[in-house]
Amino acid sequence: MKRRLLGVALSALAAAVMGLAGGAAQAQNYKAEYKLSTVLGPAFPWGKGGELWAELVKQRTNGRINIKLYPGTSLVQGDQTREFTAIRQGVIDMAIGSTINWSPQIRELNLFSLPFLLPDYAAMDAITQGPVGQDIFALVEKAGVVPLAWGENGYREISNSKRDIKRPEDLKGLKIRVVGSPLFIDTFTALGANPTQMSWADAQPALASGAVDGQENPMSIFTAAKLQTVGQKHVTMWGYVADPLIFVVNRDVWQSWTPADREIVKQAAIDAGKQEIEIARKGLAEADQPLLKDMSGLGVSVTRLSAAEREAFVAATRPVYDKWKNSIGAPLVTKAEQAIAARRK
Ligand code: X2X
Repeated sequence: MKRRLLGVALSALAAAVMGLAGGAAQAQNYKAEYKLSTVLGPAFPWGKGGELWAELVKQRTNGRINIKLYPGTSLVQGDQTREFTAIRQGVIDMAIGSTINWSPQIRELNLFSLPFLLPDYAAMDAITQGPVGQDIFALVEKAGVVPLAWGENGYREISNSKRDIKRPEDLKGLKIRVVGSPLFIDTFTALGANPTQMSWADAQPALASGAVDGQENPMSIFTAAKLQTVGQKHVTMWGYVADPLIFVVNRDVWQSWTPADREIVKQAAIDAGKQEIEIARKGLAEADQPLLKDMSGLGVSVTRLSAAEREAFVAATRPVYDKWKNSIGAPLVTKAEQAIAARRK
């Protein structure tokens, strides 16, 4: 009996020693550079978040983990809806990605793109920081990628080169660039617009040439990309959709790191995500929204909707919401609706 116990103890010790040796061997096998994919570079909150993450990891691992930022989704030739597959396959080591761009692979990520689901920042936080956010992370994990933290792209406002948009009728016939899943095509079709799907890389020349009339993106992107210089003179603050960002790592890369380094990378993602969200909301979360004043100063006509005006857009897109609620999964959407209703304002 005693001998058997000793045997068990010895083999446990042996396993522990091998584990340690394995850890050391792995540490030597770290890549010289880990490729971090984002759509936007450091001139935007999104790319800034990537820079912060890389910097924090470098400091806290004493350079053991060296992350290089690849903005413009350049590792997939700018085709942002292929980014998630490339992370899963290991073409990309790490990414900070929008739920919109990964929704073709993970149907449930369409949740955030349900028209008018998220009335305000508190609603967004109630989802990402609560049990629904945990459900979403479990789905990302199941899809083969390790999720670590939330960031934010932001509330997506509609802009165009033709006219102020106050009513759904004002969208009629406008050619609007969208990206992501067919949910966006459905939403803009329901509003009488003419949506067309293209990457962000293709969107800017298409706006400049007038091939498309309008687009929808957060104001932080509008100003940093100077969309007023490609004819976008009319903006309506309708806040119909907000896309969070998710910090992730390829599973094999994750497993190649020691547990201590994994913890560092995760905590750095959480810290960078928090800062990134603050940057993304700057000028918009304050009551007087100074960013909008800046935009008016650039000759952009900024339309704010009254509650009744906004309601007309909600009503026009309600059938799309109902259809996609089922396709996303009614229980998950209901859970989100409840979390939003119970949010602290
Ligand atoms: O392409 C866009 O509109 C952008 C930059 O916001 C996303 O990647 C979702």
